[in-house]
Amino acid sequence: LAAFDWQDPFGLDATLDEDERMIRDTARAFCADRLAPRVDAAYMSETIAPEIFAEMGAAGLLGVTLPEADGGAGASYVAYGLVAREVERIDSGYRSMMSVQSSLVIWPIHAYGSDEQRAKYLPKLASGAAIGCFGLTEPEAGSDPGSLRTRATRTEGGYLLNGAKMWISNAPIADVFVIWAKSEAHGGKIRGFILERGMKGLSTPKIEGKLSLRASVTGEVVMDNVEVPESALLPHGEGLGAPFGCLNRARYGIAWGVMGAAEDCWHQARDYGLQRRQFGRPLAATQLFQMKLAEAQTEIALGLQAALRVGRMIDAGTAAPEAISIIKRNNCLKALAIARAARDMHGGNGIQIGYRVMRHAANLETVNTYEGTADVHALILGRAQTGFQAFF
Ligand code: TGC
Ligand code: FAD
Repeated sequence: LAAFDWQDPFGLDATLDEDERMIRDTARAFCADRLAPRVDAAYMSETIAPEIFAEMGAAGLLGVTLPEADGGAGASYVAYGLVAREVERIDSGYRSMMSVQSSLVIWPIHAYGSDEQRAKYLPKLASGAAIGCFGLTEPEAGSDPGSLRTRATRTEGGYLLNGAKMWISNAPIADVFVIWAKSEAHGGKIRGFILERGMKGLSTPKIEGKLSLRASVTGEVVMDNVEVPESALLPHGEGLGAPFGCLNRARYGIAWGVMGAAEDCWHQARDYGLQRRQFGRPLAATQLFQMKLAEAQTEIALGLQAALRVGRMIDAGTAAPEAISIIKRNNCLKALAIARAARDMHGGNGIQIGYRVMRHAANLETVNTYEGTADVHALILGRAQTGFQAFF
C-alpha cells in the first residue's frame, strides 16, 4: 500500500489535469503575493481595495471558464473550483469578490446577453477593469426571491426601473449591475437588466456594521426611476430560472471555496497544537486534540471529493442543481464547524486576528447564509426526494 499523505488523503492532486494544476498554482501564488499580506488590515479596518479586481484579472483569475475569445481562460469548472479554494483559503470576502464577478456577472452576460452586450462588457469584466455586482435579494425577498418587488416598466425607448436591492456584494464599488426585476412588458416575469454606474436615480449605499466578510464591501442598490435603453435588457433568459442559472455556478464555487477556508483553519490548528505545550506536552499529543484534527481532515477530504465530482459532472453537462445544493449546504456547514473547533483549539489566542481562525469562522457565518441558507438547501433536497414542497 502507498504512503499516507495527511494533507491530501484521497490523492485529489493526482486527478487534476495539467491546465487545472497550472491555474491552481497561479491562484496560490497570487494569493500568497497579493491577498495574504493585505487581509488582516483590510478586515480590521473594513477597507476595500477595488484594485484587487484588476490584479485578479491580470493573473487570469476572473471568468476562468469563459471562452478565450471573450477574455477568459476556457478552463474547466474544476479549475474554477480550485481558484475559489485558493482565494477562500485567504478570506471568504476575497472569494466573494471573485465569484460574484465570475459567476454572477460575467456568466449571465455571456449566457443571456446579446453579442453587443458580450462585446461591450466581458473583456472589461474579465480583466477587472470594470467591477460587477448581482442584485437579486431585496429587503423583503431573501430566501424567497420569487416575491421580489423591483419593477421594470416600458418607456418609449427602453425601461424605467424602480425598487431596492439589499445585501449586494461589491455594490458600492461596482461599475456594472446585473439587476433582476419583474418586467411588465414581459407579463410580469423576472428579467435581467444591465445598469451602469452614473445612471440617474441609481445609488449604492454601503451597509455598515458587518461583523463578517469585512474585507468585502456590501451595499444596497436603490433604483429611483432609473431609465435604461432597450439594449440594457438581457435578451435571453426569463423567469426565476435565469438568476438561478448563475446561482448554480456560484454555489458550486462556494462548495470548493469553503473547503479552502476550512483547510487553513485545520492546518493552523495542527501547527498550533504542535507548538503549544500544556501539562508538560504538546497539545497535539493529547487524544481530544487529535480527534478534532481527525474530524477536520475527514470532512475536508470528503467535501473536496464531493466538490470535485460535481465539478466533473458540470464539465460533462450531467450535474443537477440538487447535487450542487448537497455540496453547498454540507461543505458550508462542515467548514463552519471546523473553523469554530479550530478557534477553540487555539484557546485565548484563537480570538486574535493574527491566528486567522476567528476571522474565517465569522466569514463562514455569512457563507452559510448567502446563495441559499442551509435550511433552504435542505428544503430543496427534501422536495427532490419526497415530491412535497415544504417552503410554506
Ligand atoms: P421554484 O418553483 O423552485 O422555481 C422557480 C423557477 O426557477 C427554476 N429553478 C431553477 N433553475 C435552475 N437552477 C436552479 N437551481 C433552480 N431552482 C429553481 C425552476 O425550474 C422554475 O422554473 P420555471 O421555468 O418552472 O418557472 O421556485 P420557488 O420560488 O419555490 O423557489 C424556492 C427556492 C427556495 C428553491 C429558491 O427560491 C431559493 O433557492 N432561494 C434561495 C435564494 C438565494 O439563493 N439567493 C441568492 C442571492 S445571490 C447571493 O446570495 C450572492 S452572494 C455572492 C457572494 O458574495 O459570493
Ligand atoms: P431570510 O430569508 O429572512 O431567512 C432567515 C432565516 O429563516 C434563515 O435561517 C432561513 O434559513 C430561514 N428560512 C427562510 N425561509 C424558510 C422556510 N421556508 N422554512 C424554514 N426556514 C426558513 N444577495 C444578492 O442578490 N446578491 C449578492 O451579491 C448578495 N451578497 C450578500 C453578501 C452578504 C454579506 C450577505 C449577508 C448576503 C448577501 N446576499 C446577496 C443576500 C443573501 O442571498 C440572503 O441573505 C439570503 O438569501 C437569505 O435571505 P435573508 O437574509 O432575507 O434571510
